[in-house]
Order: sequence, then C-alpha cells, then structure tokens
Amino acid sequence: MEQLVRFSVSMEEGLLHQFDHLIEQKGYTNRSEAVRDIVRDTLVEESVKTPGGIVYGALVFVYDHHKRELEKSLSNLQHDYYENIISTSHVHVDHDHCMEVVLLHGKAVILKAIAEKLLSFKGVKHGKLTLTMALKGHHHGK
Ligand code: NI
Repeated sequence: MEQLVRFSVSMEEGLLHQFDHLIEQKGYTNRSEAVRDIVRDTLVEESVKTPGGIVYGALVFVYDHHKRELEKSLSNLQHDYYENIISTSHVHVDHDHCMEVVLLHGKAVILKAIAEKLLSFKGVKHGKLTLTMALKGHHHGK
C-alpha cells in the first residue's frame, strides 16, 4: 500500500457545499475518497486519449436482430479485429433486440475505430465504448 500524503485545498464555500451534496448522493463517506476517485478518473481519461496507448475497452451496444445482413456485418468486423477482441457476450434482450458486450484490448486509436465502425452499422440502435487502463504509480526521487 502506497503512503498517503495530506494536502489542503482551498475553494469557495458554495462550491464546497455543492461538492459535499454530490458526494453524499454518490455514497462517499468522506471527501478524500471522492477526491481520489475524481483524480483517478481524470488521469485515466487523459491517458486513454493517447492514440498509441495500450488500453482496455468495453463496447456495449443494442441492435435490431431482424435487420438483414447486420449480424453478418457485426461478425465480419469482429473477425477482422480478432487480435483486439478478448470476448463477446450476447444477450437476447427481447423478441426484436440483442445486446452485445465486446471486451477489447489494444491501441486506443484502434479500439475507437472498431467502435465507430460498429456503431455506424444500420440497425445498431445505441452503443457506447468505455476505455480504461490500470494507472501505474509514478514516484519522483525513488
Ligand atoms: Ni440475440
């Protein structure tokens, strides 16, 4: 476990009040844990913007399975990028719709391209790509 370092933060009273309301709603028991999560989230968001950075992704989408050729297109695309695809889960949502969750690994720029192509297919109704990575500790003077 890495050592915790204390630091103080100054902010406007109104802003702090809003922050306390927000973190209470989210279920945080103290400000420190909330601030740590916000910092981590910002660092991950920035890191995954590096096009060549190696990241993990989860692409979730819902599609109309009656659309002609769509399942074939989805399958062909996933075979084209088999090296970046860890797994695909399929859920039969209702009589007309399916949901898939595709877990991805590789360069951020490639994962984004896969998501853009797939989500643009006719019949894919909604979808989202989430990128993440494990933040490595960074120490100065050690
Ligand atoms: Ni299905």
